[in-house]
Amino acid sequence: MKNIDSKLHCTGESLYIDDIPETSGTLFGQVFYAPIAHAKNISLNFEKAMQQPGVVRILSAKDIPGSNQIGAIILDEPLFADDTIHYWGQPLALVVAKTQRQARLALKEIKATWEALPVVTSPREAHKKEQYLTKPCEFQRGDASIWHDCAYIVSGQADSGGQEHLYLEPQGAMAEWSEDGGLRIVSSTQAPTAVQKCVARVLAYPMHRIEVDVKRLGGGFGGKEDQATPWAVMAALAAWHLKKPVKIVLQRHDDMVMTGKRHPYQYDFRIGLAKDGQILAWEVSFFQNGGAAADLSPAVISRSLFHAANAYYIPYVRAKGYCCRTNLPPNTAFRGFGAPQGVFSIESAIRLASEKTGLDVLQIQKNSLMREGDEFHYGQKAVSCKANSSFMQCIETYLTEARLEEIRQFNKSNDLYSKGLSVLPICFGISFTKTEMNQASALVHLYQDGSISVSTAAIEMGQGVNTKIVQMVHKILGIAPEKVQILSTNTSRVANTSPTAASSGADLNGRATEKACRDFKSRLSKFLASQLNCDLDHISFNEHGALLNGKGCQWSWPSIAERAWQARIPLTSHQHYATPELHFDNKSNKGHPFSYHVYGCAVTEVTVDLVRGRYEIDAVDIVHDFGKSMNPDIDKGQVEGALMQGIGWVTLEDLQFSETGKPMSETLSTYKVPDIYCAPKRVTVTFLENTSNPFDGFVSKAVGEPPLIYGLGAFFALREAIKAAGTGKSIPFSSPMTPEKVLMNLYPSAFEVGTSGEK
Ligand code: MTE
Ligand code: LUZ
Ligand code: MOS
Repeated sequence: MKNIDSKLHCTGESLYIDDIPETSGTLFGQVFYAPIAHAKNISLNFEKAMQQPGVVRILSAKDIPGSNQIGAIILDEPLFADDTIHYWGQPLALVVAKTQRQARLALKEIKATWEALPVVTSPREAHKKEQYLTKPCEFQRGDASIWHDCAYIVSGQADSGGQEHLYLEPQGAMAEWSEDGGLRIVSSTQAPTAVQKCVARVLAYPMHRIEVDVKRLGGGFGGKEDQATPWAVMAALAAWHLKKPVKIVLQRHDDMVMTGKRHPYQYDFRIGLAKDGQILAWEVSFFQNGGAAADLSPAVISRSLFHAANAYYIPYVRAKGYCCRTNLPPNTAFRGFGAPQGVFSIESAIRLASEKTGLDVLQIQKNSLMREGDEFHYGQKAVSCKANSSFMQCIETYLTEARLEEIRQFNKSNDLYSKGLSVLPICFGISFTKTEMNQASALVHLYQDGSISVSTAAIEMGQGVNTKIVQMVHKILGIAPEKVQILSTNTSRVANTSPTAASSGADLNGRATEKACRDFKSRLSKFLASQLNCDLDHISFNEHGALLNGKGCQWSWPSIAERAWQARIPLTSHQHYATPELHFDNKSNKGHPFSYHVYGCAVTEVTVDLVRGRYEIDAVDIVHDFGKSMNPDIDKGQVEGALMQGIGWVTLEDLQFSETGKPMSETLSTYKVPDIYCAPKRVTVTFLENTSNPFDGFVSKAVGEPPLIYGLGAFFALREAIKAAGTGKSIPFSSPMTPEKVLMNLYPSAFEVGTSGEK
């Protein structure tokens, strides 16, 4: 089935926050933020700004009736800075004016003074000062004495950069006050309940008077799991004060300055191998650059710890995570949620071990892959493990001797270009690692004309979850897809929702919808059996209506609905789904945190231009474990999109802050995201055969985040290409591998620090 949104998207008819027609009298908010990264004793002077044309009100911390607190996991983040600024871009005030332009002009007239404080931007420096957002955590399994059995022990360091989400639709929200004191908020958020909760806290308001509605997002990628909240809360605060509708849509530049991003990490590691290359021992420390407040950093670091061994079974694992507090915007969820960093650490260690010992990377990987029944270092057993089958299928198909020989020949006969290859297995655990978040519900109405509406907690952000829910209804009830309408995600229709995140949106909400549809099916079958005087199992349904013994009868969907209503049978079903079996003990860090794992493998080939440092990704060939995909087109699109986002992260996207904490890559002219010309010339996505979700007959597997990790293959392939042409000097495991860095690695002596200290 085609994505049900594709026509509206392609014709430009889909509405996003800023396209929704404004109610007359709507006011516009714009945010005044800190132009310094660390300071105390802030004093704000709004006098001149208030006199600007159109300005209605300027709100700051002192205008908050409830609590000035938007922290999600830890209560450590004010909505507006109180008397200390912790990062460049921290919101200080909201200007509300009659037009957006007037609000922006008034921003320039706000005067602020402060006393500057020293700035920390590096996680290692924060670690030295023991500046943490939450206490360090550790996962451990096995006996450390195994280090004595290792034939080789190699230790090293690595670092990976941040990443701007660059959703096409910037952050935004609209809030409306109603005469009975209710607030209706339209927000571009992945987490409507988080918005509702936070508005309630800031306004000291009960949650039931706050309705949050989300039609769709122009992309979220994790950037709107937590960080859509402040703007919605600000709009609500202004609407509450002024009793008028208030809209806030961030300009791209402000969005890039104020919002947190993927966490940059630094890594210390030690890897121990047996003679044949099997990894026996693995120790890693993650120094996560968390930014100035916790946001989701504690959850992100735990996913790094879960994925620190990637798709390998390693007898001894010790992984430590430090959420370091720095003076950067609070970093947040980003597709992969700490797992790409975990994988980056061990895949770097494998390359380093190979370079130090002469063992083949492929041999280390092959001899270490997870097998059926092996236990992950957090206690869960690998069930229906596809690590080996996806890896073998991938290398047998795409890593042929002929291809390797071709590349060797190319490199031998070429002075201006060099090619490199990498093989990268992946493994990703599906479920929120916080067990209680793994629930969803669906509210399904059958109307008297035989049409159906579905409300769930799922947020459509381009990933196709609404299409999958329509397919689910069709699959269970047989009713035609055009008879099924997916309504906006709304906290008054479906309450207490988890964010649409952790790749589990379709799983959780699809299963809640499945339950509601099965509930309907049994209710309607019972009714029809009584009407037709037959056994229940003689009744079934298709697009037209009921079937008796597999044959069409008089009961079309409209007549079923109408007559069931006349018989006073409820035509609404509300069902709740909670992922079974999950448990996790936060003391021992052992349990069964994931519903299942997704596996796969990618082979990446690149060509580096040895004069200019530029490169092309020639091919990425992927064998991916989709389970039994519900919608192969959508799922393939998810793999391709995630792959591209992963490639961007490790190649071009170079997020920089000055030593004073000033963002240096806060526009699209200073922050390069890959465009279509950067896309691999060939991407093949093969659906791994003979795979099933081990889990209760639900055979499709979550696909949103895992394939982002394939992008890391580009980094390791680039290193190989540089090595093939280079000086033999070791190449740091420092991502992203920008073209500038390629040159520095190719010609290190040209870039060495001179005697005068300049580079
Ligand atoms: N695809 C598109 N087009 N836009 C997005 O914002 N977000 C990704 C992924 N794919 C995203 C996307 C992220 S971070 C997640 S967690 C999942 O979609 C969320 O949706 P799902 O749980 O329904 O897969
Ligand atoms: N969000 C979250 C996530 O709150 N918990 C998770 O485990 C998670 N995993 C991936 C992406 N977002
Ligand atoms: Mo995705 S990072 O779970 O929103």
